[in-house]
Amino acid sequence: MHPPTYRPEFGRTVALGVKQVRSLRDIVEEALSQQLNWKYHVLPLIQSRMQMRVISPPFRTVLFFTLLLLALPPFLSAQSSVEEFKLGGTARVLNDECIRLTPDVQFASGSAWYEKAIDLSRPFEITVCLVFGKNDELGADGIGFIFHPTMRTGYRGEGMGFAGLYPSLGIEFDTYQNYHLADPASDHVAININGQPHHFASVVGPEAVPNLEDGKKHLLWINWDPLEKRLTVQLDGENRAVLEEDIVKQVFNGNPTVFWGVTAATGRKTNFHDICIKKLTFAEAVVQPKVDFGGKK
Ligand SMILES: [Ca+2]
Ligand SMILES: [Ca+2]
Repeated sequence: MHPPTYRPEFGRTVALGVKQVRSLRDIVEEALSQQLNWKYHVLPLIQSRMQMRVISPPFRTVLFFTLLLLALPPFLSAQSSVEEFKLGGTARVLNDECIRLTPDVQFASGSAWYEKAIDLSRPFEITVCLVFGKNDELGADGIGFIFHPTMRTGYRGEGMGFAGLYPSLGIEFDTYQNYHLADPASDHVAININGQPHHFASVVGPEAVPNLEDGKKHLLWINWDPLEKRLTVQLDGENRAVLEEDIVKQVFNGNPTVFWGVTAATGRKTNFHDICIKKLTFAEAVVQPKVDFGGKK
């Protein structure tokens, strides 16, 4: 006697699929909240839930990957546009790809904040080019990246846009030596937290880099890995600052929702400063905070 073959009805299969999507969403949300390893914890769990007798193996494989895609929370990876930034001070759109943060004039400052808050419990990646102008001896001040729960820019100029902001994380590409902040003579990269611009308070750096004020585009890659809790800053293909720290817990008091922005300034010495957007990959925060687009010079 042959065992009975089971032929699932279409309606029943669809109902089962909907149930599995819900189940997968639960697994994915739990995995994200507990920061489980995808390969060793999450995928085996999903596969075990997919052992449904009523679905034939080939169909199960197709359904598995379809449901996995459906179950993933929204994750943006895009050729982002300069239109997605809120500009302040002297910042102006230069072309489809670039924003000029400051022109080459004295005492200018500009900022550009990305309009969507990001979720630091998920990975993010920023790929841009920075241009620091052409004045080396007579150049200032450089470009700063800021991560902060609102779109507020801190003190610019020597403060690199993050000074005075709490809680915050700032990455500076500093081209002007401020002795009282312990800046080295060379152009340098550093990570400072909670708005303290002095290098005694740097959590990484200052790391000296070759002259940045050469008028050329410098490729910058900032990457956050929430599982390894590692922030990597790579400039022109070299790791220039790596911070291994639970940023959400240690810097942002457990709040994973932050905005990021970029600022530049000039003083008595000057340069034009540009940022050209290549690619942004991040998870949009589920609840977008109320926008506080304040700013102070
Ligand atoms: Ca400086
Ligand atoms: Ca320089």
